[in-house]
Amino acid sequence: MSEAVAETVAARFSELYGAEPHGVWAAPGRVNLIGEHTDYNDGFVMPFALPHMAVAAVSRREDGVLRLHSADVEGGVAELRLDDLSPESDKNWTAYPAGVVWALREAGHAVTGADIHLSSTVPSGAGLSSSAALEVVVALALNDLFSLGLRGWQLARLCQRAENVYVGAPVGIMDQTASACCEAGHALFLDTRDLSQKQVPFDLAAEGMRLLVVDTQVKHSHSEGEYGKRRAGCEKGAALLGVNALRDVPYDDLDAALSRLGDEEEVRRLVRHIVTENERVERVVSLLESGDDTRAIGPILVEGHASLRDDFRISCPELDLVVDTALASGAVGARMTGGGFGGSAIVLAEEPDVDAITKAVTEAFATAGFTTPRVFEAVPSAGARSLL
Ligand code: GAF
Repeated sequence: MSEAVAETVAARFSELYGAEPHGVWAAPGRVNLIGEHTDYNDGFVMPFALPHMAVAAVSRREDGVLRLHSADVEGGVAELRLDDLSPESDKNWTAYPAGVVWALREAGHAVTGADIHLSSTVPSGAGLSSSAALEVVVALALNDLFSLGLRGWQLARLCQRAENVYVGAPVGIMDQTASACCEAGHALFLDTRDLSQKQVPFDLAAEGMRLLVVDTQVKHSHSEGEYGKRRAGCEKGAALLGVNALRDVPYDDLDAALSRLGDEEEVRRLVRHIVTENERVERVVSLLESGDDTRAIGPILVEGHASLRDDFRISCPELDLVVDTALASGAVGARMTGGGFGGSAIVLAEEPDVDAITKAVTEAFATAGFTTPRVFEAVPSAGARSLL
């Protein structure tokens, strides 16, 4: 299937630019199983890659010109000069690929220009990392075409820099690393402090289970203020507690740490979420690694949702409705996933219960007057790769 997609994207590239591309690459979106907002606190995360992916047909150029086109956005080919690229100058979709080129050059890599045609099946604004997929596919293509020799985690760091500085969104490193480094059939246990990682087998089908993604259709954007406010609150908490990052507050010392925060109620809630969330990731990893029944992770996902809703305060009525309805209809676990304020929830379910849960959630949305959600099964898929 990937090959057919690659051929289609390559054919469109040839129409646009009058020659065949030098290659075609893909990078996936992700869902996060557990470990939310921990990545900018040097903590733990556990995403896996979706089958949905951004695909890029790319040729290198030597003349300092970057040409960009997307099948998913109205408009023609955008033409930019590499020497003119500068942070936050561009507020269009082109900021994502152009930001990657900017970050590579700023880091001293000799990228001399490119023609790029992009096409993505990752739903945008759904909390499934459509931006990171775009960044990583461009970074991987340029890495190969200019023989830069960068590893997956190094590409992820450059893509994060592009998004932080060029696009202006203060995101962590999870999404880019997931897109660059995930492997099919596995979830990625990532320590965001040093980017050490472990591929943890995650094969739900073998246990008669499924993981559903419910896209609430409530759009969100990280460059808007709430994500940045949470990040700033966490940094304040770390400063008040005298640690480099909230990762350094041991779970066993949480009560003592919270009592040291005096009347900083808001910060206290943020700290409690981050410290307990890191501990939840560790519990999920050890359960999955033990080879015991995967159903045991269900209650931990539910705890994580409650913490995001009540302490971190980034859920919304649609996400809560998915979680409550799925659990009432027999789901083993459910939680919001990604940055929050809309986007998607995940639901862990026994295979025979999937249809009833999907129906119940869809009906609950209709009753509440919400837009019909989009429900699909997420199978842990491959990370970024060359297709053609
Ligand atoms: C978004 C960000 F891009 C990630 O870095 C991460 O913080 C996530 O929200 C929350 O876990 O996807």
